[in-house]
Amino acid sequence: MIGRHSITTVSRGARAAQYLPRESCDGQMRWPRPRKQPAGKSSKNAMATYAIGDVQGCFEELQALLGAIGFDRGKDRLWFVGDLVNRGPASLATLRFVRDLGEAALTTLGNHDLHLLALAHGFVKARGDDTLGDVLAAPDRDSLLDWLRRRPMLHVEANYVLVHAGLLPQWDIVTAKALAGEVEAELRGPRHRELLAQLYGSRPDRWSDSLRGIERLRVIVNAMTRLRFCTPEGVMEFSTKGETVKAPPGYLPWFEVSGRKSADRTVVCGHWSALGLHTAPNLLALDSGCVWGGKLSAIRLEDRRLYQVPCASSALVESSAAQALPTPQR
Ligand SMILES: [Mn+2]
Repeated sequence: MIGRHSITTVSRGARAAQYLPRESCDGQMRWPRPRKQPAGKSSKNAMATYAIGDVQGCFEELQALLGAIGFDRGKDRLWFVGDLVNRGPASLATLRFVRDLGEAALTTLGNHDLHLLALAHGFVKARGDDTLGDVLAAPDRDSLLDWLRRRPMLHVEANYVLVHAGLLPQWDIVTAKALAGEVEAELRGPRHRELLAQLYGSRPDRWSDSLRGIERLRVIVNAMTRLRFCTPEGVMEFSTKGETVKAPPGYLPWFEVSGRKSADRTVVCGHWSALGLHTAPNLLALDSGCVWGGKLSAIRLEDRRLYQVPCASSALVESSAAQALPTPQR
């Protein structure tokens, strides 16, 4: 499935789009007929929702992408998959911009967003390749961080589920929504510091209904913000970051697990830049590696029109390992 769609590369600000296959009732993919008008005109009168991949502080590229799609904040909505910040050059501008969009934007929490919160509270040391200094030194830092920790872990709307990384195979959408709600309640409540202090780590590596306390919350957070590979039984693996062909023995991409209970909805996610733009009738994986010099991608959900802008390689250190939450400092 990788590389199934040829990608149009465009100069910044130019309109660039192609259509992706849409799901249909019979499970067959259909290629919609391109509209005659340019996207900016065809979307002028109808509200549209654009799902956008991992921005990671690439504010200029985000602005170029919004220009390319003809975004109208009075009418359109943006769904961000999370990881608004870190590695890129302008996390502060990105955070302020998305927050100030108000109800025109929705973002789920990613591992880098949680890393910023843990870092701001002093629960973890900055990594050498973190680029969060501008946020931490900002005069409006506290209000930005309060806003950030109140973002959802997961958003369900119509047939779509927005989540940063993935879902475990045994979670149907109702279950996943409830579990996300458990984490959101802690992050928004008076115990958010305790959660952030104990969040790091990759154990337990699997879900059980009997999990309680921090172990339960950590599994939910790790699945929703860090998951790439798991076993058919849902045992998570966090040390492999590469393409799907690099799956360790016994593991597979979470979305390829047979019988996955969330397969009846279209999951919109990011986090996996080595996977790149990857779409299926029930999956829109949108991390096309902007911060690594790839592209920033958006898909208009109404017709699955794809928009992309090229990105400057702005990350200080190009390391695929940089995408994971580090293990606890011991
Ligand atoms: Mn991520």
